[in-house]
Amino acid sequence: MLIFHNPLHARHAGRHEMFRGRLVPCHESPARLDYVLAELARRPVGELREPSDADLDLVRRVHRPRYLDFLAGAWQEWIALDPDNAALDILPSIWPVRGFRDDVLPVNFAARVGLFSFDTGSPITAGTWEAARCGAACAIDAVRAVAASAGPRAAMALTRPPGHHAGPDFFGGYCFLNNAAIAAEAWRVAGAARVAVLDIDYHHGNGTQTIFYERPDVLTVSIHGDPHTEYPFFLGYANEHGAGAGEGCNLNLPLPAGSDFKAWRAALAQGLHAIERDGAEALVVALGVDTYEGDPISRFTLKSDDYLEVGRMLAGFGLPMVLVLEGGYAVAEMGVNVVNVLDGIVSASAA
Ligand code: OKP
Ligand code: ZN
Repeated sequence: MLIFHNPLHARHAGRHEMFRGRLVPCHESPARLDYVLAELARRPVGELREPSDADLDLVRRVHRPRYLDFLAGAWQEWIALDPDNAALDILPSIWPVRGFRDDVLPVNFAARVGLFSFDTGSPITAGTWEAARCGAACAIDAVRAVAASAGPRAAMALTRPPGHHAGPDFFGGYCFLNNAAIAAEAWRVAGAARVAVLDIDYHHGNGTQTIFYERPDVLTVSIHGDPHTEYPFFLGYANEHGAGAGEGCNLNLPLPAGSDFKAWRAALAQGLHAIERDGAEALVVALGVDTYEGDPISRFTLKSDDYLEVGRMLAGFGLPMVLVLEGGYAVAEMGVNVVNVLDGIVSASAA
């Protein structure tokens, strides 16, 4: 298995997220990826590669230019307001909710931070754009490797920040560029007629769903904590099936908080069955390991060994596959859990 990792990931290093009226340390930290790389050094289930530069034309097929321009320049604007801002993260303070206009582009910086975001947990820092752009490059290169005729059957984009909450022109949920959506788009451009995105992070992939909601060529499937009680709360319900030309091309499989591997595995089987019926030629897996029992912000109870079985089920499905790293906040256990998925894939493929 080829593993494209993001050498610039640590340039995105948020200090604080807002939680119950306080600024608390960010859950989404550089250490997360360092633990995965350390476990890969112990158990080399794949070959590590650095990506080339991101193809921004491809990124622009997923994200709006006004949003990309904002992300690329946000830090310079922030320190131009006050040089002392260099020691602080950018967080939003105002949003255009119902009744406001979201088609205007205010000059005021704080107004634009709010226009392009949906929570107070996703700080923009000095290197957020560079880290996110290099992460998108990992996703693109992983697809190009697998889509090549003599390529491997599976590859991984090992990157942070994650991506599945980021939409056409918004960030949130620790996500800025939607790497899984960019991977799906890269696969369409590389010639796959139909692509499926299977999101197995604990949280609903609202950004990915929104990006493809009216498109018939990309099936989006997400297994996640029921949004009645779990983040992101305002999307991810079972009655969201897609719209317009994309009607029938979105499947949400919410499970109650507290669900165990038995229930989760049945949902995975159901999701894979839907992808099979859809006729997708390629699979993008948005892989979060925050389904782990020890995750500090999530409430499923998967155990580390269960991730070996997850990998075997994915490999057994047989489609060419690119995995993209999403969440997982039990930082010290995260390496074992991610590498277990890859180990499960590699051992099932060799068998
Ligand atoms: C990102 B991904 C915890 C609040 C949770 C946001 C969660 C984002 C999850 N105090 N806030 O899907 O893993
Ligand atoms: Zn998550």
